[in-house]
Amino acid sequence: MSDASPPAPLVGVVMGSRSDLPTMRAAAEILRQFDVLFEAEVVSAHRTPDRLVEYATEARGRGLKVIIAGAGGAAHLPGMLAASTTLPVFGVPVQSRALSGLDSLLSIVQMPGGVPVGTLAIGASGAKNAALLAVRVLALSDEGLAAKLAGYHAKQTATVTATRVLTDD
Ligand code: RP5
Repeated sequence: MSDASPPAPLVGVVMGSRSDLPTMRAAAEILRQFDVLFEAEVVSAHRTPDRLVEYATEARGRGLKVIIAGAGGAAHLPGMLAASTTLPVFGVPVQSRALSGLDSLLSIVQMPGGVPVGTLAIGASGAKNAALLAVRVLALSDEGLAAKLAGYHAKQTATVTATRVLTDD
């Protein structure tokens, strides 16, 4: 039996509620596509504030490099995480029922100077791009990942240029 511990996740994907999962799946899909080890957990700024501080203060020591945090409504999770860790934090505004995510966006984006949160678009596109940003950060010190990113972009470009919007037949 081997006593080697499993490799530690590099990206922490956290969300304020299980109801955020349909949005945050878009981040998980990208991280899987790039074979980036990640963990996904519910951590609520309002319902589990002690857990939030514990998660943020232990994150760097556990080997995480980037945190992606999705929340909706009074979306204080990304900002409070950024207040409690020096890791890069990317915030994803989840589309809320009451205000379509504008509340989430403004809650996350309007951070005071000195406590940065990289704020993404509302919804699944934001979650997808948060993961792509995390991959870009990791690719700064990982040539293999940088090559995969280049391939991803080349494929995306080829897909767009190969698509005709109108045909004359
Ligand atoms: C936020 O409140 C969560 O991030 C979620 O987007 C929103 C609603 O949570 P639930 O009432 O669905 O658990 O904290």
